[in-house]
Amino acid sequence: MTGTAPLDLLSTEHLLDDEERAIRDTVRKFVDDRVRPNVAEWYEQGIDDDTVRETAREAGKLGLLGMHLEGYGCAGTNATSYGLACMELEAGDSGVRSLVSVQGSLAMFAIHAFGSEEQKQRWLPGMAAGELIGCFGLTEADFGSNPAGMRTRARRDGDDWVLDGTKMWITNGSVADVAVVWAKTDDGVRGFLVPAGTPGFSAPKITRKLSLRASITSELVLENVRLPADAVLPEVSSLRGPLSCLNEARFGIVFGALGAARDCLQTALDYAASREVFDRSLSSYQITQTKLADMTLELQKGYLLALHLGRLKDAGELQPRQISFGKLNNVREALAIARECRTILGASGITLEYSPLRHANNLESVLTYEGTSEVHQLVIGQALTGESAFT
Ligand code: TGC
Ligand code: FAD
Repeated sequence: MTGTAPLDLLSTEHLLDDEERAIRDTVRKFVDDRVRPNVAEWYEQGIDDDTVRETAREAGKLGLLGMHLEGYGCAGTNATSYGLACMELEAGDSGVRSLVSVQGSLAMFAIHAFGSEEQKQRWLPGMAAGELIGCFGLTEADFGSNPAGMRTRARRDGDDWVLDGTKMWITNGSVADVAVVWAKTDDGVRGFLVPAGTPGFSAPKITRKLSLRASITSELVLENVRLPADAVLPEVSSLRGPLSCLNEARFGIVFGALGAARDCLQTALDYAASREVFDRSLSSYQITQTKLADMTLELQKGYLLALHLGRLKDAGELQPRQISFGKLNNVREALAIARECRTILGASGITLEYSPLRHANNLESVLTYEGTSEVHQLVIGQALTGESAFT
């Protein structure tokens, strides 16, 4: 017996246009050819710098880096296409989607939205091509959910800026050519472009991770880092700067998490069809079918939600609270799906031969980064009640 693929059940293909389908299919092929054959090893060993650089260059060749930005070598697609690309990348591994999110939605977006013309010309074309890698330093060890409390400081010294502080949990920190570092100044929170190799700046890797092992995570240490006057992003001087970048990356995650969930569900479906228990296929049992049906409902509902938010974003109408809605729901449901799929695989599900536990472990990070699920609940709570739980 052959069945219907979970995302084909509601006949949603016509909701995408030809270009969106073409982009999705191109990224799916990239993941099939370049990510799937290697990801278990990347995950087991912990991905190395060279592989991250090579993957960035390949993603750059496909036009995936900063793909929804205009000019400077960026592809200029619509937001929905960017979301679909994230979904396909994360079907391979959340770490690969993270690479593309951090590069395009955080580091490049910050420069694109708040940088000077010179900064854009200097950094964006190389970043779009994947020849240069960027990272985004907002979080500190004591200030994750509450970046307003950050201790990293930038002070003027003549024309120069001098930065001191430490950032924590920074994707691609140690492999980045440029770090976008957010710091407090006398004029509010400002973004600084810190090139790798600047004296006083280092990016030690964080090791012993149990999640996002196909992604590099680092500290950023800034000790008396002296930067020229033109290292500051001129167009923003408040938390609005970094939080605007987060809107972009969170939007990608709304789609991305579903890619991981879809891959888990397809893996569980295939496994259940071929696995015999008590002399019958596992997929013939009612409990298995109930699990598969319920997971498919959540996957498909999440996809419709993602497409709705994509259309709002393409119309210029997407609000941060709506992004919180999508990120909270889709990551939470994706994680539940990954765990449930793991049960269907029994003991085989605890190995890297199958994707669900790897995806589930990754999704633990995705649940936490880009605003924890609790932060997004509180954003929605504030929208509903008019009262902020943060202050
Ligand atoms: P609040 O006082 O409300 O606002 C401060 C300023 O920011 C503006 N603002 C926003 N602007 C754009 N988009 C948003 N979503 C915004 N939310 C607020 C606001 O208008 C104000 O502007 P201004 O000019 O008047 O000063 O902020 P708050 O301090 O109460 O914080 C609100 C809260 C808790 C929602 C915010 O701090 C938050 O989102 N916290 C979570 C932090 C977070 O998500 N960090 C992620 C770090 S990066 C990362 O995780 C990368 S993972 C790698 C990968 O993506 O793969
Ligand atoms: P905390 O803020 O200490 O939260 C701990 C718990 O308290 C959570 O459950 C949280 O929801 C809860 N909590 C917090 N505030 C409240 C409240 N008001 N009410 C109720 N509960 C609350 N950051 C970057 O800047 N750049 C990156 O590239 C980056 N990459 C990352 C990659 C990985 C793999 C990971 C795991 C993290 C990354 N982060 C990055 C950091 C990430 O954004 C933070 O971990 C996240 O914002 C949460 O901060 P925290 O870990 O300090 O948790």
